Amino acid sequence: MSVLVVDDSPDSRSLLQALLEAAGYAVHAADSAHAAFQELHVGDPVSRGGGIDLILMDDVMPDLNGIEACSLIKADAQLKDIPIIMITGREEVENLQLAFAAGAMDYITKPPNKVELLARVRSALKLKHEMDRRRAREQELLETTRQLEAANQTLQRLSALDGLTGVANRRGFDQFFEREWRRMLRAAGPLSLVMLDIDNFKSFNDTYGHQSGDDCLKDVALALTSSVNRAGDLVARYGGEEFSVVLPGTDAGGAWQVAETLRRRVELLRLPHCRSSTGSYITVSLGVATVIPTRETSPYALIAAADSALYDAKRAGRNQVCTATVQTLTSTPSPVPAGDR
Ligand code: GH3
Ligand code: MG
Ligand code: MG
Repeated sequence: MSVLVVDDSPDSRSLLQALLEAAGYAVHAADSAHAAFQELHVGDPVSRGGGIDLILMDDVMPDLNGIEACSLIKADAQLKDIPIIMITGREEVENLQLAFAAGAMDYITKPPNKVELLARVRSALKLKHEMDRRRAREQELLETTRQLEAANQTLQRLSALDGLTGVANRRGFDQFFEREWRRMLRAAGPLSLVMLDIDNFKSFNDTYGHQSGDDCLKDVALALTSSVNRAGDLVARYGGEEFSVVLPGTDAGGAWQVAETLRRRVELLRLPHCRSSTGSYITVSLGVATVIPTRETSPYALIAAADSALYDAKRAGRNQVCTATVQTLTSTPSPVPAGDR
C-alpha cells in the first residue's frame, strides 16, 4: 500500500515517513501541495493518481494550504476516491471543520502518536479497499448489464428473422407493418403492400423433394430482396411459401411496378418446375393493395385486400400481378391467421 505524506516541515515529514515505512508501507513524500500533485501524476491521464492509496496532508502549508489541496483532490473525478487524513497542530483544531467540509475523512494531531497513526492509516486503507471492491463489483455489474442488453438486442433481431431465408419473419412483418402504418397515418402518405405466393409449390415439393423446396424458397427470397431498392421497404416471409413486401410512401402505380419487377425477377431465376401450370419454371402470383391510412381504416383491411388481390391473380391463371379494388379497402375484416391462408 502506498501512502503520500504531504508536509512542509521536514521533521514532521521524515517522522511520519519513518513510522509508516517501519510498518511496511511504501511512502511517497511531498513538501508542498504542488509537489503532492506531481506525485499524484495529475498531468498524466493514464497514470493519474500515481498508485497512491492514502494521503496524509498537513493542513497549514505556504502557497496552497492542505485544506485547499484537499478540496482540489476531491473535486477531481479520478482522484476523489483517495482517502485523505489531515495532519493538524493541536492549536489548529478549529481548522478541522473546514478540512472535513473539504472532504478529509479523518485527522491526526502533531506530533503523531505511533499507535494512533497506524490505527487510523489502517482503517482508512481498509475503507478504501472496501470501496474499491464495491466499485469493481459495480463495474462488473454494469458490464454484465451491457452484455445482456447487447445479447437481448441480438435476440430481438433474430426473433424477427426467418431462419430459412434470412428475411423478416411474420413477427418482423407485424412489427414493421404496424409501425409504418402509424407513420403513414401521421404523414397522410400512401402505404402499399404486396402479397406474393409461389405457384404450384406443392407439386414442386412433391417432384423435387422438400430440400429443393427449401432451396427454392431461399432463391425466391433473395430475388425479392435484391429487387426492392428503397431502404424503407421490407421483404418478409409471411408464412409457408407466401411472402409480403411492405412499401411505405409508395402509391398504387409504384407498387404495381415493384410487384411486376418481383414477378419478372422470380421468373428470370429459371428454377425448373416441370409440373407447373404456368410453364417450365417457378413463378409467383402477386396481389397489390395501397391505402392512405386514416383512423377509419384498419391495417388488417390492407392485408386482406392484398391477399384477396393475390387470389384474383391465382384465379386468373397465376404468374401475374393483380391490384385490389378500392371497395375491398373500405371493409375492415378481422385478422386472419397466417396458417389459414
Ligand atoms: P398455388 O399455386 O395455388 O399457390 O398452389 P401451391 O401448390 O403453391 O399451394 P398450396 O398451398 O397447395 O401448397 C403450398 C406448399 O408449400 C405446401 C407446402 O408443403 C409448401 N411449403 C410451405 N412451407 C414450406 C417450406 O418451408 N419448405 C418447403 N419445402 N415447402 C413448404
Ligand atoms: Mg402457392
Ligand atoms: Mg400458399
